[in-house]
Amino acid sequence: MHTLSGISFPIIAAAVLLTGCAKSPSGSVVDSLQSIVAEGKIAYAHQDDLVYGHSWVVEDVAGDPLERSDVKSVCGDYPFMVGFDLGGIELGNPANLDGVPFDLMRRAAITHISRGGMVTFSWHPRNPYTGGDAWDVSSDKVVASILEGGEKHDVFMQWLERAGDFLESLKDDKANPLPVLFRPWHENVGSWFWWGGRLCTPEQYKALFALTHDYLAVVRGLENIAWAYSPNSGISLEEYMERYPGDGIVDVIGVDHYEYLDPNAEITEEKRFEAGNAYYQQVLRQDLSKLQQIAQERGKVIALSETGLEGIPYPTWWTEVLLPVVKEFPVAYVLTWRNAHDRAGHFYAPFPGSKDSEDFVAFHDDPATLFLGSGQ
Ligand code: BMA
Repeated sequence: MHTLSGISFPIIAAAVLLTGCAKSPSGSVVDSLQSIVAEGKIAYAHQDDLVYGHSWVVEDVAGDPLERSDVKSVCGDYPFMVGFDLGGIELGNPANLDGVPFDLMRRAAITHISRGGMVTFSWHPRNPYTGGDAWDVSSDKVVASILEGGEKHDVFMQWLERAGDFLESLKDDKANPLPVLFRPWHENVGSWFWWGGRLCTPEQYKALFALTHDYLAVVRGLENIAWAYSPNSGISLEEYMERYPGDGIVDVIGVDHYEYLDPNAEITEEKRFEAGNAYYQQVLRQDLSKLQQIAQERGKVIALSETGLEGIPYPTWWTEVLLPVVKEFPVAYVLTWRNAHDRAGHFYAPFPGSKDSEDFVAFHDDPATLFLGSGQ
């Protein structure tokens, strides 16, 4: 069995045994991920799964039962984990950068955890120095400006406070804080975000991560949060570790790795897929073996924290391209990016009628993958 209903008892029992009473709640995220790996499973995760899909969006923020999911429509189960993005929370906006109201995001996260699933948050905050978005890399002074003593430090601390307010509001019906995984400052070796490799020194990057962790975990006391570090793919072990925030901060050793197809119209579709798939698998194998080595030495858990092939034009991508590689490693979860309702062709999971649907059902049915039973 691959669904939570099939393996929930051993996972929960193991988590309870490992967690005991004394550990902080963030331990429950880490312990659950470790239990998933110990069970020989890989949890499937999907960004924004419950709040919109390929051709729909939740509109009733307060009342929608949050039972719709492109993934569930195809395979019968929810993803085990759902990802959300906090971009926009820093400005006090009512909705995130992709139009997801934060009140809906909060309810979806709480609902998913109460069903037995896990939730992870990324954050694409605006550029606090230029006023641009997270992708504004026009200045290499941004990170320096928000660290202690910098001219934007106070502004940034207010941004952190707003993110902290949201994370702190994730509580169950008895007001207990809910355990979640936070994955800020990702893809940080490449230079497409203002916290990227050419935009700050390793020391500045680590100081940014430490400041974020110190504020949320220590000042705000949000012990319910586990932390993921997830650089972009295709980098060396040295590059990965050069900006590693430290064992005292990081719980999950992750990587973001996507497949891109050569747009060259001269080559046949067959060749395009062959080359794209092979390169994706080759780099993924290299990445995951690095992650495994780092995690083994440090007692951490590994994850493919973002992945996918936009539009999934290769119908057997799930079982032929992704699954064989991730199965070779102790990967706790694999997250595919959002099924945008607002950008044509920008989707990374199946939906009813998509050409990868049948293969996704086989991926779901594989004994190695873990989903969250929909109870239907
Ligand atoms: C990117 C795209 C954008 C989106 C951003 C944050 O990869 O999906 O459309 O705004 O992530 O979710």
